[in-house]
Amino acid sequence: MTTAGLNIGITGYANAGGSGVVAGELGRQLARRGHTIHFIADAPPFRFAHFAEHVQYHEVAVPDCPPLKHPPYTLALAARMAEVSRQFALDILHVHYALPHAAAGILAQSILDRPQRPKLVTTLHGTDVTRIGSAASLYEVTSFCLRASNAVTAVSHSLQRAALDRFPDGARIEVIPNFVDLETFAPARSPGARARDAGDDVLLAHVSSFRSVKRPADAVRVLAAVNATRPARLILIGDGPEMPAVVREVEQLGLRDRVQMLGQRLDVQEILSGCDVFLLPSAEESFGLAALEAMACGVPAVTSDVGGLAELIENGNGGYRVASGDIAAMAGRVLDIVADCDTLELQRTEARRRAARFDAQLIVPMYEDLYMRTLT
Ligand code: GMT
Repeated sequence: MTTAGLNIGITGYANAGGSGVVAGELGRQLARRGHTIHFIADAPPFRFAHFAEHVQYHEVAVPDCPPLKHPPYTLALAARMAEVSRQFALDILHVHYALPHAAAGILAQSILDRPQRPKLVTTLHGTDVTRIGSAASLYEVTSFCLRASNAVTAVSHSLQRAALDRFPDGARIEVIPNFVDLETFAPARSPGARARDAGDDVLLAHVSSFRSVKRPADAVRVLAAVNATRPARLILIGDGPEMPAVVREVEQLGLRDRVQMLGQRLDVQEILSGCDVFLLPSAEESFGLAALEAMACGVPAVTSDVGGLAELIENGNGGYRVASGDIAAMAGRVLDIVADCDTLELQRTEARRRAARFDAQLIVPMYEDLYMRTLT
């Protein structure tokens, strides 16, 4: 068997969360490298607006059955995984975010006769093991999923440690870090990419799923602190449950004309390219893909010092990490980065250089290698 030409099923959350983005981008990269990709999910992956060769999408239809209190998504997914595996002779089923995807994969394997069974690779992304999977009601099933997968990966060493702490009898967990396509996420070619009206103001950006774990209101507080010293603006990309709290913070701090809320965007790289500093004030972050994408665009990142961010950001070289919730420290680091043109330019160059360590061309072959080891 050669590395090229595998039939790979990929399941993830199709929404804009980081694990869904990784699942979609991995599929795109693997298809470019000659594999055939079958996305099996309830919606096509986020950022897949255009046709891509060697990529198919198999929708999971969840029946609406009045006697059932909860829609049986996991079961419908398992059935679809089994069908697609049989029909397209899948070699690998690669699921992103352990629950419920790994459980569905294990059930799909059991449905199939042994020769038809694809190997199951489970990639852990963070809250799937640190929060949801560790909840008392789900612990047993998560633990089983880790043991029963043919291979398990984590997106950072920090997450690998967190998973092994919680699931010490879990399978061997390998680290394959997240990656970025350096051609798509690249510094702006023209200053036109800079947000209109920003002028010489310090332009900050925050991209997230606006869940409480992201502490997005802190980005607004950092804006206020920076703006007290130098005129500044903040661009917010994404949406989620914390958005009303963010809007309240903007109003209370009198920053309505300083904040632009853009919602979900497909052109995030173009917007990021025109910004000066990216903010990621999360309480927890297994990797921090949004910061990596910003850095690849040449935007230094100021983040909280949590989880896997230490593996991405080296203080002073294209970004800084500060204690989560320390608004003054975050604002101080922003002001350090934009202190003068030379410093900003140096930090921009360093950010791109650091991001290059996570080039898709370097990381995706690690998955191919894992697939081959799992198959032999
Ligand atoms: O936190 C999110 O925005 C979503 C979440 C997910 O699983 O969709 O993100 C996690 O996975 C990303 C991709 O691997 C990582 O970059 C994020 O750090 C991680 N989020 C957390 O750990 C809180």
